[in-house]
Amino acid sequence: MAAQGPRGRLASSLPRLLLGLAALAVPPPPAAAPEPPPAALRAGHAASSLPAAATAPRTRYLLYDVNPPEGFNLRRDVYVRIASLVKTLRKSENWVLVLPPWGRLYHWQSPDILQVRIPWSEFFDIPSLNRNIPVIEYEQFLAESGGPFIEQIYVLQGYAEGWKEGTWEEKINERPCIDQLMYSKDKHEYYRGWFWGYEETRGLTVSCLSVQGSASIVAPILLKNTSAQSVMLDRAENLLHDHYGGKDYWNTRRSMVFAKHLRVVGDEFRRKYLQSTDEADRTHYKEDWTQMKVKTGTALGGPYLGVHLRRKDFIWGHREDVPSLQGAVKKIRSLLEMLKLEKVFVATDAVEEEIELLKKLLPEMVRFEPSWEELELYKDGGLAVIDQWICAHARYFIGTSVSTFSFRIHEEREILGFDPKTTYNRFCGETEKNCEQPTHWKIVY
Ligand SMILES: Nc1nc2c(ncn2[C@@H]2O[C@H](COP(=O)(O)OP(=O)(O)OP(=O)(O)O)[C@@H](O)[C@H]2O)c(=O)[nH]1
Ligand SMILES: *[C@@H]1O[C@H](CO)[C@@H](O)[C@H](O)[C@H]1NC(C)=O
Repeated sequence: MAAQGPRGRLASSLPRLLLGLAALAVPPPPAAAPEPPPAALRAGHAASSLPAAATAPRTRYLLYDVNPPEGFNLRRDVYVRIASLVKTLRKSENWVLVLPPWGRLYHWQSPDILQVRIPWSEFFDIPSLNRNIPVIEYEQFLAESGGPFIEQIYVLQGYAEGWKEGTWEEKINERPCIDQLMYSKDKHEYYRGWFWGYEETRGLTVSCLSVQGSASIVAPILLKNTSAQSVMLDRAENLLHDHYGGKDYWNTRRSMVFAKHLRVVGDEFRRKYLQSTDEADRTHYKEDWTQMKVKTGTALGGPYLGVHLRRKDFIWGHREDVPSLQGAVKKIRSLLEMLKLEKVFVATDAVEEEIELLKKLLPEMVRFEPSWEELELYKDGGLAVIDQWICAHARYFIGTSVSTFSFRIHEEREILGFDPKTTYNRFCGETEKNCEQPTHWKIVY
C-alpha cells in the first residue's frame, strides 16, 4: 500500500471545518456570461494555424484543487503527489500542470489584505518547478486557452461503502457524487464553482470518481476515458503518494524552491539578527536544485536554536502531544544549555496574548515580526516561508508534533544536508507518556 506520509490523516478539526465550509459560498455572477470558445480557439489549438504546429503533439492541461479547509503545507504535499501523476502522463502525452492559485486559506486571516488569486511565483521559484515537470500559472492557462473554460472536471471522492477491512486494492470508478456538488449549472448549462476566485471560469462537464489509490491511478482515465484538452481534478488530496520518500518524491520536493525574494529576506534577517551566513554555516545553496547534492551531516547551521510552535487549532483541542508555553520554554532553555547556544528563533502562529506571555517567559527570543507593509507584500504565505527558511538554517531545530509546517522544515533541512539528529525533534506534551519523535525521511537522489 502506498504510504501517505508521516501524517496519514487529512486533518479537519471542527473549527477549521466550519470555517472552511463557510468559505464555500458560490461567487457572485459575472457581469456578462462568457461565450464558450469555438473549438479551434480552445487550449492548445491557438497555434494550429502555424504550419509547425501541425506536427507538434497536442498540449493537454491538468488542473487540480484541494479541499478548502486544508492548509498551505498540506497543499504543498498534494503538489508532490500530482507531480508524479504528471510524470506518468507525460510518458504517453504532452501534459502540462496548471498551478492552482493560492487563496482563501483558513489560516490566512490577516485583516485588510485580499489573499486570493495569488500566483505560485509569490512563494515558489517557477523556473525551479519547471526543471521537474512543465508548469504554468493559471493566468497563463487562461491566456493560452482562449477562454475561461475547463472542459472536464472530475471530483475525487472515496467509496460510499468505505474500505473493506483487510483487503487493500487500488481502484477507480465513475460513481454518483456522494457529497453535495460544489458546482452549479448556470443558465447556459455551464458549471460555476470556486475556481480559485476566478469568477468567470466555467466547467463544461462535471462528474465524480471514487478512488482508492495513489496519484497515477488516474492516468489511464485521463489518457483513455476522456479526450478533453483541459481536465481538473478536484479534491485531489484523495490521491495518495505514488511512492512517499522515493527518488521521484524528493526530486519534486527539491524542485519546490522558495521564491528568491523571500529567501533574500530570510537570509538578510539571519545575517542581521542571528549572526548566520551561508559561508560560516556551511549551507551553500545552488540556484539550480538539480545541481545540489549535499552530503548528510555537512551543514552546520547558524548559531541559534530554531523553534516551531504550532498553536491555535493545535491547542484548542487540548491535545496531549502539544506542550503548554511554560513546558515549551523549559525545553528550549535546556536545549540552549545543552547546545551551548545563546540565541533562539521562534516561528509561531500563536495569538497575541500567547506571544506576550512567551515574551515574558523567554525575553531573549528572536522572531520575524513584519511591518504592515511587509505583511501586505509577502502575505501570510510569504511570512510562513520566511519563518520556515530561517528555521531550516538553524544549528538545531525542534518543531510541533504532526504539524505539516514542521514537516516541511524537516525536508528543507534534509535538502541542506543537516545531520538528522539536529532536525527530527519535536516538543512533548506534559502529560504525554510515549513521546515518539518524528520519522527521519532520508533524502534520495
Ligand atoms: N508565519 C508563520 N505562520 C504559521 C506558523 N505556524 C503556522 N502558521 C500559519 O498557520 C498555517 C498552519 O497551517 P499549515 O501548517 O500550513 O496547515 P496544515 O497543512 O493544516 O498543517 P498543520 O495544521 O500545521 O499540520 C500556515 O499556513 C501559516 O499560515 C509559524 O510558525 N509562522
Ligand atoms: C474507462 O473506460 C474503460 C473502457 O471503456 C471502462 O471499462 C472504465 O469503466 C472507464 N472508467 C471510468 C472511471 O470511467
